[in-house]
Amino acid sequence: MAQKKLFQPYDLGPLHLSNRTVMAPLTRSRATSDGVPKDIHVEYYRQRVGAGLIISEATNITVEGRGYAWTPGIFSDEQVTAWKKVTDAVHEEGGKIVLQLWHVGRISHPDLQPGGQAPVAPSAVKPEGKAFTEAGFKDHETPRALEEAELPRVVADYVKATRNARAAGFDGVEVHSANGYLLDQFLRDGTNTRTDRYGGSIENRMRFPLEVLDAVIAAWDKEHVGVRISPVTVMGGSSESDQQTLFNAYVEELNKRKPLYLHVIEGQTGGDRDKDGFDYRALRERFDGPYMGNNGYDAKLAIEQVESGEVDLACFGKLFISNPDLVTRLEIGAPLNDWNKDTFYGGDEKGYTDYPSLTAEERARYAQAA
Ligand code: 8OZ
Repeated sequence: MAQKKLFQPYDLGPLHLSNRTVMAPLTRSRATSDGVPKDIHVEYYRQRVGAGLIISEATNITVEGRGYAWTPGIFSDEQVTAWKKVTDAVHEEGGKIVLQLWHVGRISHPDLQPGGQAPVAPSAVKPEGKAFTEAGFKDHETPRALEEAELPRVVADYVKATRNARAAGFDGVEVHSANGYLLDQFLRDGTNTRTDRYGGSIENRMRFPLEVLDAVIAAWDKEHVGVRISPVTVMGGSSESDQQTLFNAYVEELNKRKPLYLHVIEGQTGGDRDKDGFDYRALRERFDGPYMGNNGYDAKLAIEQVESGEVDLACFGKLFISNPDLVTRLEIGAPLNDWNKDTFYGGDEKGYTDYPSLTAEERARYAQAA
């Protein structure tokens, strides 16, 4: 039987990928309080280089952008040095890794902010739910609306983070414009009630995310910058009155910039796929470059979608947490390890680097049976 396309190499811009699987960005909250990755991060990413492409866990571009305890950053020299160990390990094993640039906006808490100040956002709209702080979960508070004059400073933070990611040896960056964080907050009318050039019409609401993207591309180049969106995901009570029109327009604008890829979370992030009547094909039709599908992919769906050309690349999240050698297992039809939700966030190597890969003997046995 011919090898399925999912397992065949793919040229993603300048990056030669060994296959079309992607390790999704996965927040694991195991960095130091200062956002510095540790040796266990090196081991964790090294174990998962079977992925054609690894997208790093969401990484704070500044302390202001941080919304969860023990998440890593890419704004200090110490962080850059620590990430370099990760990228070296991935490259030594022949893998590719991009860094996800993250600013959570209002999904933070004063406890996580410099000087205990209020989180920043497009508008002073309080999120529902709780923030994950070092002292446990705490109710979100009302954020402070960014002044128009401050926006160039936030753009400059993205630029600095991009330069740092490049210095740390990453193969590119992904702009996180999804899941109810800062850029998604600007896009949606439920979280953006501004009356200046950055609020109101769809064109105005897209302005800040596009300024960020343009600056990040200018700081590196379009062939090293991907973008992630989640058209129907509502987080912290964010909302949008016309998701299809908004995201059709946004993708048309993204397409003009020809980024490395478009990463689309289809359905509710980490939940149901395709139950919302959203037309993802309309996005695909508006985007000429590589299209990465994410959410609820298993071997069957990923093989089908890549085979039919519905997506170019297929992301796996939780399955990559519990199966370091996921791609080998999928290819030979070996059984998969179950994940333990209790160790997703926080802690140490338990539930992080201790999930087993197949032994050589097991691999040979399953390959023969396939
Ligand atoms: C799960 C827990 C914390 C953060 C996202 C960065 O939703 C995240 C995230 C996911 O994009």
